[in-house]
Amino acid sequence: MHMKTTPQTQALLSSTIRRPLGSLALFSAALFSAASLHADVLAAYDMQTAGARTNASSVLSGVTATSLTGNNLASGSPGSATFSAAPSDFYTTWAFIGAGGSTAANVISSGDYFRLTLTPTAGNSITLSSLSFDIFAATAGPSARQLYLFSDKTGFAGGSELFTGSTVSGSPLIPYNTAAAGQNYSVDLSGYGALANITDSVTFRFYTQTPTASQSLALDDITINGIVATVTEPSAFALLGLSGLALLAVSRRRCQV
Ligand SMILES: [Ca+2]
Ligand SMILES: [Ca+2]
Repeated sequence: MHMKTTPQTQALLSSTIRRPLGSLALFSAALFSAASLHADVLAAYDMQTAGARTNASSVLSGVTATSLTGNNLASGSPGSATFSAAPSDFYTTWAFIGAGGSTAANVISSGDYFRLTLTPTAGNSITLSSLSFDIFAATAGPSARQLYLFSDKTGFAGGSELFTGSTVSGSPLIPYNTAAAGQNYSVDLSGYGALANITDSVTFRFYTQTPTASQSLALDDITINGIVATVTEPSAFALLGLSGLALLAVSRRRCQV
């Protein structure tokens, strides 16, 4: 049967057209919220492999991760520490030059840190949700040792630290060599816009301050959590536009039969 093109059928046509597009928008919104609900381990450093303890022990598909490398470290660093609990849990120790005051600005000018860089592979982006690690002060105190976490995306400057820990005061407190294992911390990164939808790379620096040279901190199980997403290219938008037009054409044809 044929439908006459009256104002009523025009209204019917446009509502028929709007409905699939509205559903598509809802579907996309559902996809995005599903993706943001779960996070994967993008990269982890478990320090368990002799001779290569500073290499990433796992890296998610769609991401590359560098080894951990130091800057301005005391000679012989990085080293290794072993906890005797079976199975042995290996840590990497970082011995720092130290001195120069204990504020974030002080440690940045001292330049004592180790770093890691995550890079999404071509066509992907990464959004970070958290970074966790175990930390341990290998030599009995008391001596003030601080750890500060920074990223290049959020800036290397006093006030931009993502985490601050100390062996002597404040919270959180880094434990001395009295426990069977290190203290685990998880740093929430989900509130930083600069750590979302990264298409180039992100570098984390673990700065430390120690009162004298060669005092160390041991770290283990550095784990970066987040999601990998496919970057939507302009050509994909164009394709979506074309399929939308095709959908329109089909809707029109069906209505006219
Ligand atoms: Ca370990
Ligand atoms: Ca561990």
